[in-house]
Amino acid sequence: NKISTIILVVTPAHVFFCYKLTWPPIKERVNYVALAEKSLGTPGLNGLKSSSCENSHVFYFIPDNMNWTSAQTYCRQHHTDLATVDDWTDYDELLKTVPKGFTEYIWIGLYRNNAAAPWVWSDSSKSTFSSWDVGQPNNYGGKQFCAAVSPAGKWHDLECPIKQASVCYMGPTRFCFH
Ligand SMILES: [Ca+2]
Repeated sequence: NKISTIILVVTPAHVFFCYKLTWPPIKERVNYVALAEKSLGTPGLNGLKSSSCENSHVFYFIPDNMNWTSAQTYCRQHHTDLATVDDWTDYDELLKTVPKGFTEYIWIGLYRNNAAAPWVWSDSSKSTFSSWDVGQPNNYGGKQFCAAVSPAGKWHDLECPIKQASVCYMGPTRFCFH
């Protein structure tokens, strides 16, 4: 959803945000609101609670065969980054971008630097969502540090130099109405 209107009301005691959304998102405006909220503190100031949250990831399936690092570079150049997934709604949206009958693995933005390191997102997102397949990640062969969606829609750790399709995203992680 893109923000088509932003109304910002600031009083000594309260800060109110009102914004109206339409599809698809405009990154700069969404970032503008995120920035405004950040500069004024956390959203929902002074007891105001967010009434609803809008998932604003837009995913792009990239069929070109690339290793994980090249896919990351491509996504950062053409969109925002390799796909980050926040929750099941988000993941459903991601899976919808995969062409029907596509039976290869697909890179997403989850990786780790070595076998002892934690899994982290390419965009430094704090999302804790995961959809690992049974028995994954297993670091088979000792060099599986990048995550991919399997043809069954479950995540596997694979070797990062493998060249395959990927999913990029555009937009911020999430924003809310107040
Ligand atoms: Ca594996």
